[in-house]
Amino acid sequence: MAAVKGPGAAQKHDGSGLRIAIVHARWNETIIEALIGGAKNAMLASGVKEENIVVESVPGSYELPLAVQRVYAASQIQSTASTVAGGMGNLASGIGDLLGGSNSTTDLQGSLQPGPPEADKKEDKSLKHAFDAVIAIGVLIKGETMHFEYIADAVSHGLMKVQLDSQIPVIFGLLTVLNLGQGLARAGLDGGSGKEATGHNHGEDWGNAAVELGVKKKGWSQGKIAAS
Ligand code: RBF
Repeated sequence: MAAVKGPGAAQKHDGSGLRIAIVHARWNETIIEALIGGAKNAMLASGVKEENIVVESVPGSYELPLAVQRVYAASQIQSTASTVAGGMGNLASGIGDLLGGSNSTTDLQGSLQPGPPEADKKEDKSLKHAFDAVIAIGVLIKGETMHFEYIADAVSHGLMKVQLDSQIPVIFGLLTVLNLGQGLARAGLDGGSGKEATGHNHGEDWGNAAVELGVKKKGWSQGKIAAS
């Protein structure tokens, strides 16, 4: 039966080729941690590799829009740098071949291949392309002043602006709740934070949304609509 409320059953998408960032505020930490856990679990279940989930934090929710924008920009820089580094590596090994093979110890080859010997290098299997989606997570709990309204409004508009300006999916993981209990319930922490915890963790929906939008955005960029 179709769901009356909520996002319904998550669509199945293969997230194994995706690189996704979580940018989160640190206010209301218990709830934040549960939401991050929920988002990560959902992404891992869709095939996103642990090493391709990058987590960055900022003090409070008000900082989220700029941080999302800059973290995405940083991933674009990494993407370009790794392409250039790959090109240099190929150039260096080509010169190495010309100089007499991979055992050559000439200064020229050495200067083009800095860093530790192959055996000492840890293999970095993480993807290096720009993030396919960014999840912004924050928890705003209404207090006695007007801060809640101002921050909620600014962050919502800020995140939408970043999403449209940067043309990347920015998943809206901002809880705006009237009290702590409402926040705990939406992080699946009804009844406590241990095994007795119950309730729906909205972080899972955000993880699923990031995978779905990441996969669909790749398709849209290639002119594919409603791949079925
Ligand atoms: N940040 C949050 O992420 N959640 C909150 O509930 C929250 N409440 C705040 C209440 C007040 C009165 C103030 C001054 C700040 C609050 N912040 C909260 C922090 C805010 O998002 C931001 O980090 C700071 O204002 C610094 O720019």
